[in-house]
Amino acid sequence: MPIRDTLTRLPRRLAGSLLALLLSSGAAQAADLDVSEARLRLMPGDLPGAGYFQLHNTGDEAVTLVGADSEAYGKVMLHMTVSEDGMSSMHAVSELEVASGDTLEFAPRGYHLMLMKRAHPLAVGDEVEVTLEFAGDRRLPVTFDVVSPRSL
Ligand SMILES: [Cu+2]
Repeated sequence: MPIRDTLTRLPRRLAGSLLALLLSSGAAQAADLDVSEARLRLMPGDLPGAGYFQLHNTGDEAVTLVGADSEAYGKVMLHMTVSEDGMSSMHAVSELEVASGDTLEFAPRGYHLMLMKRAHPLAVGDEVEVTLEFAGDRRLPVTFDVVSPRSL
């Protein structure tokens, strides 16, 4: 039974890895950090944008995400959306630890990057570099695809 399970699951995992390697944008890799599906949801006017991605820690040690920075925005914050009694609100998060082998997901209705004070106009289809900052002065530049709010 375990063997059969492995066989059926392997192709999908391989396909995913190949796809990640082929994608020049929306992905970034460091020795032990793998970011995929990096996208920036562009909002109308001067509303802040929202950044989503998946961060997979393939290393042996935990990493701690402490912030993010981008030349395209004056300020980038780690945010979390909380739903209570049908009301949705969000608050800043100072740091997020990702244990060895874990994947941290930034996705709608959960963690997101809040990108404020856009420095110049952006359009759907553009690419924006955002640097993820980790404890220990570690930085990981990631290319985000600019997407429409409706594309999620
Ligand atoms: Cu937010």
